[in-house]
Amino acid sequence: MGASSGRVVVARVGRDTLRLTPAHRFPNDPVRVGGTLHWDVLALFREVLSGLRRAGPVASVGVDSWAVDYGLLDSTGALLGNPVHYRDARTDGVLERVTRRLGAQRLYATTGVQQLPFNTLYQLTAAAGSPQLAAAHRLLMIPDLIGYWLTGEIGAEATNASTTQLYDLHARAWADELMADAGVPAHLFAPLREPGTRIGATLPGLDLPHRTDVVAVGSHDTASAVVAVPAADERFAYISCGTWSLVGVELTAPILTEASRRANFSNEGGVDGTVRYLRNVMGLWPLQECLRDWGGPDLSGLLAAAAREPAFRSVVDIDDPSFLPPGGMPDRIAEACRRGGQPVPRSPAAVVRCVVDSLALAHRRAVRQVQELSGRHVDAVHVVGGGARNALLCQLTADACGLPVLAGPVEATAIGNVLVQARAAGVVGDDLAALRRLVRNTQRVERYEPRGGPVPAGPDDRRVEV
Ligand code: ADP
Ligand code: LRH
Repeated sequence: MGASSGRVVVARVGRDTLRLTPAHRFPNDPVRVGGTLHWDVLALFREVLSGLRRAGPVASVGVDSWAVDYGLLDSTGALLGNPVHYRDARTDGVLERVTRRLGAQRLYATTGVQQLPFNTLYQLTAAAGSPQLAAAHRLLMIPDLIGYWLTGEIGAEATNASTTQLYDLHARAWADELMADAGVPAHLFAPLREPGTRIGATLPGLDLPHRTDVVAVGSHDTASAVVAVPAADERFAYISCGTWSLVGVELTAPILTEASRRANFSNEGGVDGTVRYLRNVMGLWPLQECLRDWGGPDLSGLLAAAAREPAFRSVVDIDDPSFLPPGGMPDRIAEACRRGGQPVPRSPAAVVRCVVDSLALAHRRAVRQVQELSGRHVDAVHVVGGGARNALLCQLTADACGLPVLAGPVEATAIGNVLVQARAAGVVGDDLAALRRLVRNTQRVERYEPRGGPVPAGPDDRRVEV
């Protein structure tokens, strides 16, 4: 389940084969109720079930989703209210307040996580004193909640736990002391489980035609996507490009330097104890929001028109937090251009061009930073996720980075999810390199060479100075 859409995908996996068939796709449309933006989590569960019914008999199922969000359960296991969307305004100003109290250095030293206003820590602080939180016995991250509804089993998958800013990356355990100091009730958090472990069997009451094992995977979608990067060695950067662009490298140990903290890089937990050293770049969200504002025009046609627009005429700092909330995106882009002394794009094609140019420059900034901060030099940038279908963005990212872009697979998250299940079932080889070899040998990857033309400095490239 991605922030913009979900899918149930059936995979056939063998030593040398990996074939994916989508069984069901569904939109993920948030709902504003009483002024608060929610995920429609019961609708998502219904779509998951209908996908599983269409999928037919399978050896196992794994669930992944976007990070940081959660549902609360009461003492009977019932859901308390609808999970709140991480883009809801309830966290406005909370990061600053909590950070003043706990200290940015301490937070980073313990959790290794970048400061994002919607981290679970800040969401829970925003919810402090609410009747729901007072009545809560358990907190389950979204994929763990779906897993609980499928099996009745409680647990917290580790890669997703690592995004909460409440997880101690050294101890690989919940950060109880930090929770106590932050006023976050530690008893809410479930025992941790690792990707590849069995969660349980689907419950008979769900009315699925076949009972199936549910297996923990890299339940943070980005963790699964990184498993499926078809790289042959470690000299690669990845951009997991969908609603967000997660730009990073894979490491064996965290980087917790002051420079890293200031550059706001995260050390998220990967499959097999790897570190996903990455930074959130605004991604395709502004484009999604423009399309929504325009009533959903055809994306391919708009991108073709945007490709004919002059390059880099107007660029904005797409990572500016003002682009985080939903609504009125074309106006906000225009306003940012005006503020930055750039020509204001008038037509949808010009707005799309501005967004894509700006995103390519933000990709370059993060790819440069990640190399400087980690000392890992990369020969290529792998773009996976829905953004791999955006040829304009991939080409501009190659041009901006001065590196080849290898685009695909589009469904990297689903692939990483099923490969961890297939490995748990003993069907495919043990290490990530073997899983990636299988992806390389079976999935389509498009190569974009940097064209070497002039690419301007980005609107906020000083952030590169680490
Ligand atoms: P998420 O997991 O965050 O929901 P996805 O990985 O599914 O995101 O990617 C969704 C994005 O992929 C869309 O916002 C869109 O910009 C891009 N995309 C999807 N289809 C196409 C296409 N045909 N051409 C270009 N981009 C596409
Ligand atoms: C991408 C993602 C990302 C998180 C964000 C909340 O879907 O999981 O890794 O930062 O959603």
